[in-house]
Amino acid sequence: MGSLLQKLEAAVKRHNDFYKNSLPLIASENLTCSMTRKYYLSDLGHRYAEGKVGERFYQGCDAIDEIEQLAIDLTKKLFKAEHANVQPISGVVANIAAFFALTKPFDTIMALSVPCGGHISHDRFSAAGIRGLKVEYYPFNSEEMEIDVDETRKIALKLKPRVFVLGSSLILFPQPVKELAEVAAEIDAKVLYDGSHVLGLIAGGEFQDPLREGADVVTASTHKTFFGPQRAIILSKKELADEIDRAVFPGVVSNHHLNTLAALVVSLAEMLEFGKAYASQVVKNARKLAEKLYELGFKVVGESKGFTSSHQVAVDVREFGGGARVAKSLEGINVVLNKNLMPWDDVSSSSDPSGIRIGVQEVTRLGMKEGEMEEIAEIIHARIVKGEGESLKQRVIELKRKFNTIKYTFEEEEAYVWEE
Ligand code: DSN
Repeated sequence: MGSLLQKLEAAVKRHNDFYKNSLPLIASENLTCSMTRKYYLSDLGHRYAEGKVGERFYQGCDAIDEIEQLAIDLTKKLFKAEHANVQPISGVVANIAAFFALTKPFDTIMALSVPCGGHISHDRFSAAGIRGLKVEYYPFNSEEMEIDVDETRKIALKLKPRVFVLGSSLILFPQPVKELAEVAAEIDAKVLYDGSHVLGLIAGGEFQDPLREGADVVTASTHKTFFGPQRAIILSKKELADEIDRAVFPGVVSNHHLNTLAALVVSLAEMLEFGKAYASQVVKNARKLAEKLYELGFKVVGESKGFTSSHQVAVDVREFGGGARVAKSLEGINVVLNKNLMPWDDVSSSSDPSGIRIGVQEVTRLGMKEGEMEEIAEIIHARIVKGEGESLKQRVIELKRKFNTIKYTFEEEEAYVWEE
C-alpha cells in the first residue's frame, strides 16, 4: 500500500511541476485562487443537501442553505438573471437538465455540429441523445465562422425544432441569439445558450449577453473563462424556473457537491470585482496572439472578422501535418493546447483534425499581456515552422517562471502550490 501511495504522490507532483513549467493554453481550463480551493477540503464535501434552500430532505443543512442562497443571489446579480440554479455539478449535467426541462423525447432541436464548434453534449451521441432528441445541424459558413440565419430559418419553419442550441466549444465570435430568438418566437420554440466557454467574458461585459438578446435559458460551466471550481449554473427566465429546478433535482443531481458550491461563491465575488478588467485583457490577448500568428504566416481562422472576439484562437495546421501532430509537438516544449476539428472536417477525423484551438484565459489570469502573446506566437512558430527543440523548452520555462502568480483576485498568490 505504501508504494502505491508513493506512486500516486509522485504522479500528482509530476503533474504540478509540469504545469508550473508550462504554458497552459487549453481553452476550457483555468486556475482557482487558494480561497476557492480552501473550500474543496471543507466538511461540506462529505454532506448531502437534496432539495432546495429551506426545503431539504436531510437535517443539518442550515449553513448549507445560507451558502447556496449566497451563490444564487450573487449569480443572479452578476448575470442580471431572473432565475439561477447553482446545483448542476458540470456543464454536461446542466445541459441534460435543460433538455429535460425544454423538450420531450423525439423532439427535434437545432445545434452546431461538433466540427463547427458544437459541444458533444449538444449532439445525439451525448446529452441530447440521452433525452432521445433528433438533432438537426445549423448550416454554417466556415469562412465567416457563423451560422447561416436565413437558411436556418427555412429549415426551422419546416422541421419546427423545439430548441435552438447556441454557444459552443469552438467559439470565436458572438452568435445570432437575437435572430434565432425571433425565429423561435414564430414557431413557439426556445433558445438555449451554452455559455460555458465565454461565461467570464459575459460576466465582464466583453461578449454578447445572451439573456438580454433573447435566450430563454443559459447553461454554463464555471471554470473556463470563469474563475470557479469545476461545476455549472443554469440561468433562465422566471417562467421556466420550476421546470429547470425540477429537471436539476431530482432530475440529474442528488448530491450537488457542496464543497465546490461554497468555492463557487468566492469565484462569483471575484468576478464581480475583477471580471471587467480580466475579460477585457483576455480578448485583447487573444486578438494579439491571432494577429502575431497570422503575421508569422499561420492560417488563422476567422481572418475576415478580425480572427476572434473571445478567448480563443483557431489555426488551420494541415500544412504542418495536422492538429494531432502539431499539438503533440508543442507538448514536447511544454506548450499545452489541443487538436481541434474545424468546420470543414468530418467528425470521424477527430483523432487527427485540421486544426488547433488556443485559449488565452489561463495565461491572462497569470498576468500575461500583449507582449507575452507575441512571444508565445514566436515560440509556436519556432517549434512548428523552424523545428527548434530543447532550447525552446527552456525559453518556455523561463517565460513561465515570471508568471506563476494568480491575478484578478483579492490576494495575489502563487498558482502551483503542492504540499508534500
Ligand atoms: N471539453 C471542453 C472543451 O474543451 O471545450 C468542454 O467540455
